[in-house]
Amino acid sequence: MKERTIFLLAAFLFCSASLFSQSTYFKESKDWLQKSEACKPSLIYKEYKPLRIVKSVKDEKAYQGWRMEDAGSTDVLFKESFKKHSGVVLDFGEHITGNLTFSLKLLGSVTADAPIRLKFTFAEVPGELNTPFDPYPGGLSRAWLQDEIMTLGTVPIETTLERRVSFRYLKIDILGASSFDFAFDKISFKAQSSVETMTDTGLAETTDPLIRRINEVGLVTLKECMQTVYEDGPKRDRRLWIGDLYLEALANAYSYKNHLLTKRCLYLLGALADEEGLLHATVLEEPEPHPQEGTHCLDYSLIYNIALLEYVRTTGDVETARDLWPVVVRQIEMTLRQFSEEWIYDMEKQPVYWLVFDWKDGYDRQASMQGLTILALNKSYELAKLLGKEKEVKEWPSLASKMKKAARKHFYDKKQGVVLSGAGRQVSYLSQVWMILSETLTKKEGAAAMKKVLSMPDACYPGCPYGYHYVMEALLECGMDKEAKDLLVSYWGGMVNKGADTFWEVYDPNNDALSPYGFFPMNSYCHAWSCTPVYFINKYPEVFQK
Ligand code: RAM
Repeated sequence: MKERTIFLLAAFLFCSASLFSQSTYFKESKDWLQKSEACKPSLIYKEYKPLRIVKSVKDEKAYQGWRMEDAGSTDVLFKESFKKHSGVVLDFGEHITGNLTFSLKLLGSVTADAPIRLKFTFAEVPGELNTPFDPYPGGLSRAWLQDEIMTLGTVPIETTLERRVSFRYLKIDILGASSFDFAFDKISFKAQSSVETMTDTGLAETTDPLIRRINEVGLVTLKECMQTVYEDGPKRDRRLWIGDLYLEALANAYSYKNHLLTKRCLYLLGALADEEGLLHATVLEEPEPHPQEGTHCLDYSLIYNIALLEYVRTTGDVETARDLWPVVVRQIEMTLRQFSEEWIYDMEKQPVYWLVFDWKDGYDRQASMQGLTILALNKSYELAKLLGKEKEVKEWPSLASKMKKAARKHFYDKKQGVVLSGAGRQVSYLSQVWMILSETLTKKEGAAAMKKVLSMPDACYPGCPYGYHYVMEALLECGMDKEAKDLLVSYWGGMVNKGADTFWEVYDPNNDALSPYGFFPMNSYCHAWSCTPVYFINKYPEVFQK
């Protein structure tokens, strides 16, 4: 018995150590984890009530074929038997994240003789409520879909749904009830975020109303994702990813200015790097901070370096950058291992890393990774100078030049004026973008390349707002302000015109049902990486507010 207890204890210690351990590569990681915890924000709660009853209307012109129409006051739910209203859809008026509380009462002088079984379906967009979840065809866990069944043993009763949900619309179905009548006594929702809602960043009066609305929707999107870390999406995956963190931090710097949250996330990621010092692309907070073991995206590792530089520039917090400097160096070292002797990023070299850049099938990422590496070398060197560490990494600028030279030779077709990527010599928006951002192309060459791809119907265009963020950056970088404004209005404005009150994870104007997960209700419709109009509109008033 004693032996068994010792064995179980040893097994438990081993498991918890491997699950929750900080990086063994960086000896400071325990300290970083503590610093991260010290910056954990308290949540701010706000109570919401459903505003109206709505009904789904099939409409080919509406996003994903469905729109909501007003169907009256919610008063009936508190007065009439709910048995008359099974299937009702409530509109809470805006996207919120948190927990639902409700109470039921008996109608008439009866007693409850059986339990009641209710089904709650929470939806971010109307299409989610009108697409059967089963049989489930998707790739990610079915459990992300927000339908919950509750069996209530007695009436009257007050209860809270334990699951945190993220939604605007709530459908309630009766799955089982006896002959007695009951109604709602209360329906309320405790919404949470680590920042107070902000609807205005003080835009100039000359700002176009659609751009004003894009800014508002971006602010709500960001607020919803700002929980105790920068989440990627409050519905799914509810965790910190490096690529999302970077874009959220950019938008935060021009709105909520909660820089402690950025600091928390930078330390957390550093503390949870793997045994080689490579960052995990994503980490989770519960039950203890831990990485999503084995998930690495080499482009995200480099984005971390850029995010840290941006954080120091915004806050002047050199101390944090000094702490995390070894992480920066290690991400560069790990990336350099993937290059050929000719300084070209080798897509086949083992281990072959996942490169994100965009959710888009068939997009060749080689030229993009070459460009991003050059950019990250230069930005990381800027950070070194800021910290007085340039001697430590004196070879970085010349490495970046070598890579640029190699890139121009290998990827740039001077005659056509565009960057080509991979064995298929693919022309994509993002290949141009990363060669522009890394200054591998001159501004003039960049502008010509962007003009060309924007007018090429068969060029590979981005599949989601993350990719389009960098397209915007590149357009502004090469002086194409008008094109940048047009893109903001057509792409993010396109979502607004289709009814978005938060920006979506994936948006292809040509395909409303697009999903990287094989089932569009699985997409996140309030997604961190889509909030960056807040950054663009407020950073460049001369472009977007006139
Ligand atoms: C998705 C996440 C996140 C993104 C990664 C690569 O699953 O929602 O936004 O960073 O993929």
